[in-house]
Amino acid sequence: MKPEKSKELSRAAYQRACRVIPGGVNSPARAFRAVSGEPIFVQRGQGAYIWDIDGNRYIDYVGSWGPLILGHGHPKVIAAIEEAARQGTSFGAPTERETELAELICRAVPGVEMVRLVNSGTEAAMSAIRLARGFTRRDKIIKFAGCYHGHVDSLLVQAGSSATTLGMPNSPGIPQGCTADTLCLHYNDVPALEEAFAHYGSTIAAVILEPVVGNMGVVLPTKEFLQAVRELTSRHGALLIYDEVMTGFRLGWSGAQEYLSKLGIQPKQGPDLIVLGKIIGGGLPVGAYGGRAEIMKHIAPDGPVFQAGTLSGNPIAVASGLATLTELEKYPPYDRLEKLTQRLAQGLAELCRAAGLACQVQHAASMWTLFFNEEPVSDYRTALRSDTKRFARFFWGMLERGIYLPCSQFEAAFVSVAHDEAMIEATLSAAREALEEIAKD
Ligand code: KE4
Repeated sequence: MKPEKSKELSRAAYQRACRVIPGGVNSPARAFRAVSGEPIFVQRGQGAYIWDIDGNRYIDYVGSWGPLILGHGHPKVIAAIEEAARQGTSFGAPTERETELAELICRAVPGVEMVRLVNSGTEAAMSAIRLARGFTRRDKIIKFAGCYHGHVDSLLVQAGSSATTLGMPNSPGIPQGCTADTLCLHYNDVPALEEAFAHYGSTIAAVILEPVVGNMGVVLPTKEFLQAVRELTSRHGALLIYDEVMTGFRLGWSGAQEYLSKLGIQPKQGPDLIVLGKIIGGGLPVGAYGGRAEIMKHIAPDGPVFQAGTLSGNPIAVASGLATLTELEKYPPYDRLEKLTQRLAQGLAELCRAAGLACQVQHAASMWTLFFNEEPVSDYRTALRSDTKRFARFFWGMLERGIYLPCSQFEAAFVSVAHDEAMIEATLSAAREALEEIAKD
């Protein structure tokens, strides 16, 4: 049994933080509540490693929840940030770097002719929804349970009891009116989607989804589902929005459309709007939404749909994103990342089998989730049947052995360019011990 890692300084830091920050964190996902514990406080990161303030080193599979596909402190990203900072931090005026980043996104993402840069994935999703409603002059939006698009009022809804039950807010502070035009269906549920369109078709502004889900853990769409989503939105004049905040530049240079096309799942006609974030900022705050020029020209000041932001296109954040995407374009890591992730996924599945533990290891490119579940996870209903207590035991067993996983069963883990075969093998040997411990429970 490995000696307990010291967490004294993290514990003290957490108690201090809790006095002035709700839950001691600036985003609930970091609070370790889903694994019934207290968070570690991070001192620094380098490559695939992070160190906590007690000096413990971990192989990091969170990567800031997706942005750090190049790993922590990549020299080219740091140099770009330093150079930009020396020229000034923010001007509230256009800079050429923003155009460069927009041009790169238009080059990389199919169907994107124009882009607006904002400060977060939430802001990008919120703006894309407003644009879809402004462009179609319709109000209803369809989303799917288990897909997360940021803390947008109109999208924080519970799944309806039927395909035609309009959304109820799932958080206090959201007026009923904000969700009265939101339908929340189940992912991969074609009949429900057909029923919703049969009922509301001509009033639906858009359907928004994660084309590969990360926010209930990694869940892939079926070909029939994506086909139905594209066919029904086109037939009824609604827009299709791919939320690629997590999958953009993660699943491949051209994101989910490229990855799903290789699997034969992506319909020929792509989405009408794309939402981006995470990797396009390389660890600094950047979000974006984009699509065909005829739609994007409805955004102010070209068009009437208002959206604005003091720090949108911030020069330092854009420099970080540009350096990250330029590195990915020059040295595409995707085949190597997929191989490393496949090795990890297969190894974890074998270890679970050997330990007699029911699990599903689901992965897409360098995103992966180990579900403690008897059955494959295809939607939020099946995801919720996972054994979250067993996941928590696994999380802590791995943390004690120097492996930092997402602190929730319903999150994706990420492999970065900085991970190597030795780290994957070290992760598997830690998992062997952690799973054997669980099997003894
Ligand atoms: P942000 O506002 O957090 O930049 O992006 C929101 C968002 C939108 N769309 C998708 C598909 C996302 O995954 C996210 C944010 N993802 C979470 C992790 N599941 C961020 C972690 C957090 O909330 O702290």
